[in-house]
Amino acid sequence: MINKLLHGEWIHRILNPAVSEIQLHAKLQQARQNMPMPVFWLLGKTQSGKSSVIQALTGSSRAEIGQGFRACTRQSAVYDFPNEDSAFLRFLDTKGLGEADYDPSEDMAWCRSQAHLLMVVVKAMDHELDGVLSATRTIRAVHPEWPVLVIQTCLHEGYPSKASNHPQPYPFAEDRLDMRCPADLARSISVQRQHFKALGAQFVAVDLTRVEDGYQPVHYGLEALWEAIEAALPLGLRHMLLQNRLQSGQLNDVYAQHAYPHVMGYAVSAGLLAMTPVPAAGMPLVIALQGKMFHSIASIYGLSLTKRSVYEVVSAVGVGGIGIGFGARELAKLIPGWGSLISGLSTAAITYALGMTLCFYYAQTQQGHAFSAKMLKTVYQEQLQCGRELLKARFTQNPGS
Ligand SMILES: Nc1nc2c(ncn2[C@@H]2O[C@H](COP(=O)(O)OP(=O)(O)OP(=O)(O)O)[C@@H](O)[C@H]2O)c(=O)[nH]1
Ligand SMILES: [Mg+2]
Repeated sequence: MINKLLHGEWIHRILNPAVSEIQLHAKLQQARQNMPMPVFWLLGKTQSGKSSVIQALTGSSRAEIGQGFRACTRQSAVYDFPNEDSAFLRFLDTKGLGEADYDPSEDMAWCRSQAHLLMVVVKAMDHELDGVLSATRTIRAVHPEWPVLVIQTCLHEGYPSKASNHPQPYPFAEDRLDMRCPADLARSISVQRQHFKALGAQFVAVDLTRVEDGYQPVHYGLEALWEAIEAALPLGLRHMLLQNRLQSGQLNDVYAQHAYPHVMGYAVSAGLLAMTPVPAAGMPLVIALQGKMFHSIASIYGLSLTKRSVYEVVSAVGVGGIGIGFGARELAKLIPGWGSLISGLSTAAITYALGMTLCFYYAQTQQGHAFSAKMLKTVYQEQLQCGRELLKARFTQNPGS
C-alpha cells in the first residue's frame, strides 16, 4: 500500500515538481559547494587548439562549443558540458593571452576554488612562449596544488612533408621521444618541455585534426591525453564522457547518443543533492531533477513527455528503483560519511538508469517496435549496473580535495 502510494506520488512529482526551478537551482549550487564540478582551465594563445581539445574530449561539435561559451570575465569564457543545466564538467577558455601583458589575476579570482587542472595549450612548433610561460608561472605561484598539463598541438606542422602521416606507434610519451619522431619536431617539443619543466608540468603531444585534413587517426594522441588527465585528476571522467560512443545495441541511436551526456549530468546532480544534508527536502529535489531530465530527453527525441510514458517507465522499474534510494538515505543516517557517499552514488546511478530507460522507451516508440514492461525492467537493471560503474570514481574522489 505504502509502495503504491510512493509510486503514484513519484509519477505525479516527475510531471508536477514540488519545488520551483529557482529553489532547485539554489539547492544545486549549495550541493556543488561541497563537491565542486571539475574545471579544466585552457590557457593558450588564440588558434592554439583550445576548442579542438574540448571537441576531442567531449565529442561536441564546433558549433555546440561556439554557442555554449558564455563570458565570465573580461577576457575569459566558460563552457559547461553538455550545457548549463546538466553540466558535469566545465571548461574555462582564456581569450586574452594573445594580447601583450595578459594579467591572469581576474581569471584567477573567478576560478578561485574552481579550477582543478590547468591545461596549457601550445602549438608544438611555436617558440614565442613568453606570454604563456609568464601566465603559467603566475598561476602556479598562487595555486601550486593545480596540476599543469602542457598540451602540444598541431604536430604535423613539424613533419618533414605534407605527405607524412603520424608516426606509429605514438613516440611522444614523456622523456622518451624516440627515433620515429621527426627530428625538427622532436627538437621543438623538447625545447618547449624544458621551458615548462620548472613549473612542474606534465606533457602530452596531440594532433587534433579535422576529418578533411586526411590524417589518420583524426584525433592523434587522444589516448595519451586521457591518460594524462586521469593521472592528474582521477575522477573517472574518461568513462563518463566516452561511454556514449561505446553504447551498443538498443541504445545506440543518435538521439540516445545526444541524450547521454545530459543524463549523465542530471545523474551527477541528483547524486550531489542526495548527499547534501537538506533534511526531508532531499527526495522532492531529486525527483524534480529527474523530472527535468525526463523533459530534456523527451525534447531530444522530439516527443512530448506524457503521463503514460512516465507511468510505463516508472512502473516497469518498480518501487524497488526508488526503494534503493530511500534505503540508502536511511543507511546514511546510520553510517555518517560513508553512508552519504553510498546514497549519492545510488541516487546518481538510479537517475542515470531511469534516463537511459526512457531513451530506450522513446527509441522503441519512435521506431514502432513493440516492447514489454519486462524489457524495460531489463534495460533499467543493466543501466543501473552500468551507471554505478561509470559514476563510482566521481562519487568517491572529490575534485575539491
Ligand atoms: N591539425 C591540427 N589542427 C589543429 C589542432 N588544434 C587546432 N587545430 C586547428 O587550428 C585551428 C584553431 O584551433 P582552435 O581549436 O579553434 O583553437 P583555439 O585555441 O580554440 O582558437 P581561438 O578560440 O580562436 O582562440 C582550427 O582550424 C583547428 O582545426 C591540432 O592539434 N592539429
Ligand atoms: Mg576556441
